[in-house]
Amino acid sequence: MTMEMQTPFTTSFGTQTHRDLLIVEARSGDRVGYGECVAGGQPFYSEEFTTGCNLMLQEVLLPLLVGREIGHPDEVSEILRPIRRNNMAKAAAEGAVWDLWARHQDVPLASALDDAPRERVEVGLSIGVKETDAELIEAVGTAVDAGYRRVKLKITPGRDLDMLRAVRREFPDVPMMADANSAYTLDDLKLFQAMDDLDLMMIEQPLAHDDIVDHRHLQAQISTPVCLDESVHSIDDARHAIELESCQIINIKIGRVGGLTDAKRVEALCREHGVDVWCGGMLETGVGRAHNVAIAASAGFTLPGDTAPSARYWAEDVIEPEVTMDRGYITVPSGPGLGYTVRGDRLDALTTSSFTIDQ
Ligand code: OSB
Ligand code: MG
Repeated sequence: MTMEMQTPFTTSFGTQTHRDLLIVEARSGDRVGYGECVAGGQPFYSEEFTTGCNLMLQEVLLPLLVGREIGHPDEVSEILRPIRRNNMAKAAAEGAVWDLWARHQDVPLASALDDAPRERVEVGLSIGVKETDAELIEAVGTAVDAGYRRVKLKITPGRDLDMLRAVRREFPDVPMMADANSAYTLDDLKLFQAMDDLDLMMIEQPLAHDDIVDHRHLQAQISTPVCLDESVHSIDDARHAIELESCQIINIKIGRVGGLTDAKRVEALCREHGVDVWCGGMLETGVGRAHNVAIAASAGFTLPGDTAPSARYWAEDVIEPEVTMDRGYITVPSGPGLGYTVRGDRLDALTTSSFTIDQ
């Protein structure tokens, strides 16, 4: 299914105008759990993409799960472990099982994931590359007025240092960070050193998507904390990055690390080492966003995440009620599972193809 975005979102990968949606439903008795695959339509952010994930789920992952007795959702990542990577496809299936299980237990997903989840999460906004500083300054102003607790500005070669300086001049005190989506190399060291004057909370994924070592060299030569996104796919990646001091902060995306169970493991490791964590976003609809809010309520998520209400991107969401933000916070829902109703009518209207695997 395809959903059109309200406004195009530009990063160093290019401009996104719509998203192909891939939703997994897990059924047991009369209950249904939902998971959203966060892969992009093209393999720009990582090697996974929606059509590939659809095939992976259909041919490989779901046949391993359907009909199986699963006592706890932590078992899903073990069952799927023999399959290498394909983390976003795995997470879509695993997320559906977590939601189903929490609904069965009659507990909110956030409580299934953490003993003492927060009641509300702090929300930041990710703002795409704009052609002019004036446009960007306007977008930041709107975000600040809406109450967002921090703004993240996408940077790309040609729209970086001067642009950040212009925004900082306009908003001297706004908690601000930059996300490069892997667009730079160590040759750009001077550029990042110049950013040290801008009081950024962090610079997210400045260097290659698969690098941990070069980030270490960069972090050793700048004072702004480096945050890793694309480079961390597993608990071992996180451990390597922490050991090498390649970053001071990790952005956890459930899909990128292969599901909620592994997201919790990465969170626990970071907590043990005093590494700050926040929840990233992948322009999800309400289903994926609800998973993000649930994990962001866990104690180890110490910084505002990219969990802006999905209404920012999508005119008509697939869940109800609409997620609202109050002065920069989203209340963690108290109903069972995701805590929202997934709109069957909306899914039906959007569905272009579907398959069912029976036990
Ligand atoms: O790098 O965090 C990223 C969206 C798609 C792919 C990668 C990223 C992003 C975002 C969007 O920054 C954050 C959001 O979903 O609100
Ligand atoms: Mg990022």
